[in-house]
Amino acid sequence: MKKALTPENDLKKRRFQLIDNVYDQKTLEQLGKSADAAENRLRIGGHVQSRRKKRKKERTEDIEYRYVQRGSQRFDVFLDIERKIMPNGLSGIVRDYFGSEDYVIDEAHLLLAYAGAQAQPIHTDADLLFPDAMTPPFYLTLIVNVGTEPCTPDMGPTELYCCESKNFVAPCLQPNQGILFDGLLEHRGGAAVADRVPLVYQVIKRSWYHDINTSRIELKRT
Ligand SMILES: O=C(O)CCC(=O)C(=O)O
Repeated sequence: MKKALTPENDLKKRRFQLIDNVYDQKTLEQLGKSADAAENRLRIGGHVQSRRKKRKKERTEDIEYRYVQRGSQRFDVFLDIERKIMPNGLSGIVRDYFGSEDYVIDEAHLLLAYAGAQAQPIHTDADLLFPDAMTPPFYLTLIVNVGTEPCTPDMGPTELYCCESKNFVAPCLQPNQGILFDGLLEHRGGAAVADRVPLVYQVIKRSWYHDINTSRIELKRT
């Protein structure tokens, strides 16, 4: 039987799709706790800022919270969770999109953004593999709200290019809801006037693809 198209359920058509109930309850709670702990580390005197230069001693003693600052009030924090973070129920969608079972799910990190974070430059997470020939689907990004509140427009939700409306859309993710999108789709983190709920970022890619950019990121530790 042919599956009905809804605005959310056709990754192939729109190159993005909303996913409900991404993580099991235990994983979600663990991610929420990790996000709280990471936020506390980054927050000093009510402001979120890098403490790298200020607390030199602590930096060398505490190696748990590795992060990359992505502009003012925006941080990628790498998670110290022992087990691999597996999203639920994606295998059918991913297999269908890639046309293969041959894929891997990368490690997760948190995307933290606070009031005052400017919109990111519009970007893609991957590049065309063969600029002069058809690139097969090989890279998906998954961004999930792991907070307890819905994301709201003033928090600067992720904005994605929608080819149908020829405009950017910014889905306000509910707790444990995610947006799965092709790595070649233009998108950006929006400008935030309120502290954003914590988001988790994961990449699902064909196993033959090695992203040289991720190995170039210089990690800082709080
Ligand atoms: O923070 C966001 O909403 C999006 C982040 C993003 O696009 C990225 O890190 O590449």
